[in-house]
Amino acid sequence: MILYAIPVSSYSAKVRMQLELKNIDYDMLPPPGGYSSPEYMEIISLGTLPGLKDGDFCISESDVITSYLEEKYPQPSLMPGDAQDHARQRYMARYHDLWLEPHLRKTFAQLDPATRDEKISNDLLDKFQQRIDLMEKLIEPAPYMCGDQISIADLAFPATFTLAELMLPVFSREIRFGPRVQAWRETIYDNPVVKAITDESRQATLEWMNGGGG
Ligand SMILES: N[C@@H](CCC(=O)N[C@@H](CS)C(=O)NCC(=O)O)C(=O)O
Repeated sequence: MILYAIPVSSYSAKVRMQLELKNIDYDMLPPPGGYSSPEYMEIISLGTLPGLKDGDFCISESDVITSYLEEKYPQPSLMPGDAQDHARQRYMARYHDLWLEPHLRKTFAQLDPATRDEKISNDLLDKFQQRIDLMEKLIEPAPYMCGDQISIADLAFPATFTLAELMLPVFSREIRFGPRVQAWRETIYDNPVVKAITDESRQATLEWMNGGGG
């Protein structure tokens, strides 16, 4: 199985954590020719990372890859519990992908102070912070995001929060976490797989930012 991914890609970090927590054998390769290159789009039509190639089967969208891997390799499960537990886990995974992370991603174009639009960047970062604040109502860490076992809900946020911690000072801002999110962060970074991949992502992000963030 091949995962097309690079350490700086936060959506890839989520799938890498899942593969490693489930002890699935995989090779991680950068996309041939880079993001959206014709070579890579021959394999992964959208040209985004992560992309999964399992034999002849190729698929992208981290959420879809996550579901595919849970179905194909149910044990150890990262979707423990019953139908309502699964819905809560999927809800938090989608919350990250659709409602939280995109505000941060849109600020990539605003990193350079010379070309920055202050209103656009402030609006995006305000919304990003509001979504973090809302998590205080959405989660009740026990101690993981959706219960006493790690699940797919836990995997997307660590790399995004790390990215935010590195990026926000560029905008003279700091990310703020309420007590529930902070308690969850302390639990999740204790997991050695999550910690190793998040640390690698932090290092790659620093290098990316030092190179101008392009
Ligand atoms: N919804 C997608 C988002 C993936 C995404 O934005 N990946 C970034 C890297 S972290 C990417 O491929 N960017 C290049 C592009 O959008 O062309 C997913 O969940 O996989």
